[in-house]
Amino acid sequence: MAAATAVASFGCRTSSSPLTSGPGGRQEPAALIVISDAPAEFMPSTLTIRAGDTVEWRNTGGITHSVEFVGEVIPEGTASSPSGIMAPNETYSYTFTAPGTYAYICRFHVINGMIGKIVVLADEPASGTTADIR
Ligand SMILES: [Cu+2]
Repeated sequence: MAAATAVASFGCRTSSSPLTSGPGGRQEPAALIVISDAPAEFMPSTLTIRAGDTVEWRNTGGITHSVEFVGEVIPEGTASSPSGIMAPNETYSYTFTAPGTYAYICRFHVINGMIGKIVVLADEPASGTTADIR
């Protein structure tokens, strides 16, 4: 009778594959921000992600909104982008590559307080420090 269970556990090698490895194709947004009309707001209004994450805004309302970055530091490529204007049911996604805090507004409802913030943390290596111990 041969032992069917072969328990071969030499050390504990944690193979943590990075999240950012995808064979092309559509990238799953790391976070979704819902845009609504009543009240006109971004939900959540403050979002914390990691560098390399993609955020998707989705206009679930019945009127046009916008996502426009303001402030001292504007994410690369968004400054002169008209894609911030979003008709109902439209989505807009952006991949944040540089850490920082980014403020954005809806140009139509900023007077109503329609303001959002994205906090992008540095993409730290999540793997453990234990290499091979003999
Ligand atoms: Cu709006």
